[in-house]
Amino acid sequence: MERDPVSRLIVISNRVAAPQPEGEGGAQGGLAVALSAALREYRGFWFGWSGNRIEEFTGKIDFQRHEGVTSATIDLEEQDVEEYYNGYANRTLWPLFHYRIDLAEYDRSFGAGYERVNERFAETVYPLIEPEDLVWVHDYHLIPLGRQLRQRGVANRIGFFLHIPWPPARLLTTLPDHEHLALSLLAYDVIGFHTREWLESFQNYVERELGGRCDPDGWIHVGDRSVHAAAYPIGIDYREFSEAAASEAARSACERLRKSADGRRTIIGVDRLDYSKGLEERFLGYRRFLEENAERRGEVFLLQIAPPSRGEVHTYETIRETLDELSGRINGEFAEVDWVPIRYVNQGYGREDLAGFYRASNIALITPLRDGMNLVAKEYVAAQDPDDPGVLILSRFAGAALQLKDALLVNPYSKEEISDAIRQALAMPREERVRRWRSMIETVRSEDVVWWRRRFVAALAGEDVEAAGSARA
Ligand code: GDG
Repeated sequence: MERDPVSRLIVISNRVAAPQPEGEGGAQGGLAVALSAALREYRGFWFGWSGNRIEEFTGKIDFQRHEGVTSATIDLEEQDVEEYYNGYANRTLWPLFHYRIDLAEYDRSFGAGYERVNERFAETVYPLIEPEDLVWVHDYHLIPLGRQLRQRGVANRIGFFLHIPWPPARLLTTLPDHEHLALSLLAYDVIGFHTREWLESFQNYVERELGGRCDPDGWIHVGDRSVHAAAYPIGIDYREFSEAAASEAARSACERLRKSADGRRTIIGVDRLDYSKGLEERFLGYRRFLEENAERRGEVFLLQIAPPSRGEVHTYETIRETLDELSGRINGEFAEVDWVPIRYVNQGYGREDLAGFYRASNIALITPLRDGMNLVAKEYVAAQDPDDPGVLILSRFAGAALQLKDALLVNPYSKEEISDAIRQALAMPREERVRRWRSMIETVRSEDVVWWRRRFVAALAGEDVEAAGSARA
């Protein structure tokens, strides 16, 4: 049910969605795609870093309006970007929250830069906040922002949504000053996670490490603070994506891929080039399939689209080198004069092209080692032909697995499970494909990005969340 919002919504995240040049893809993340849709329905604005670096921080805000969304951005200093973004956010929290303590770097200067940039965000945005505004802060870059705003006297309702997993307490305690970080969350009124699993990890941490109490109704109490925490699984912008999938550009992308497949079956993967996405393990699982099913070689190929991401962080250079080497090795080992087993593509595509590629593919192989949700899985389902849909192979460790139970769920660490799932998908009769797809599309359609935003904003506004729809994840 649509109604005019009485409050403005202020969305704050590290970056705001950049207008994408016509026909160009780029690795616009799931967060950006989802929030543009949410903001179009509210007055208010989206605040974040412009992506620019300047010599000395000025706090100057650049306002722009694009496709119904007002953005307000600030520039940061080189040292800010190094310590806050490349440092604490992407070298400390991202690996740790994806269970990779082996890759997490703990460096005091990162922590200091993280606090400093959060202060800069707070200092510049707080004069723009009016008394009735709802403030919605996003993701691991900005955990301390709520506390920073409260310190400046902001008494508004402030919510926080985490787009990545919340790690188990035993892992989180490897972070120096973890209590300080977690206690910052208590400055918010509402905290959202994608799934019950991440929520439970948070509740468990609060009880074990902060001596707090978690009530079954979602209230968390620590000292004299009480905050509401719940699971709000994000969905795709189903309407926008269906339109993209029905476009002429999508049709011709679909045709282009089908033509080049030349009767072979296509397995597709689409991921930012990130170690959390399980690409190395995926290639090895596919290699195992080729090894164990010699008679099927030549009948299939894997199209892996992986636009580079976070290139200034060393671990991302390493994963890129690993994948260059591994895809080359597998291709060298198995290719024939007229067949290459892996098409490994490092460029990004437009959303319409992507929709066409999904539709042309018989299987999607989406096997992150850990993922807050994973929107690609939902996009693949949304792009299928209802009469002849493809098969989704999905990691059980993606948040999306809790909603898409009719995918073939695999353990992404197991080469054998990936290989078996590919074989099962290739042999799956049409009726079974249709049955599984129908159940998945129902969820993808009804639990879309609008549903997600309404549930979160209802909670933030102090309304009845359940009236806005209940969650399965
Ligand atoms: C984070 C969390 C959570 C990818 N390649 C191209 C392209 N993409 C788009 C996909 C999809 C988005 O990027 C990726 O979203 P994911 O959800 O799969 O993953 P993250 O970027 O890691 O997002 C994740 C999400 O936030 C939302 O909360 O689901 O768990 O990690 O929309 O289509 N888009 C275009 N060209 C590409 O080549 N146009």
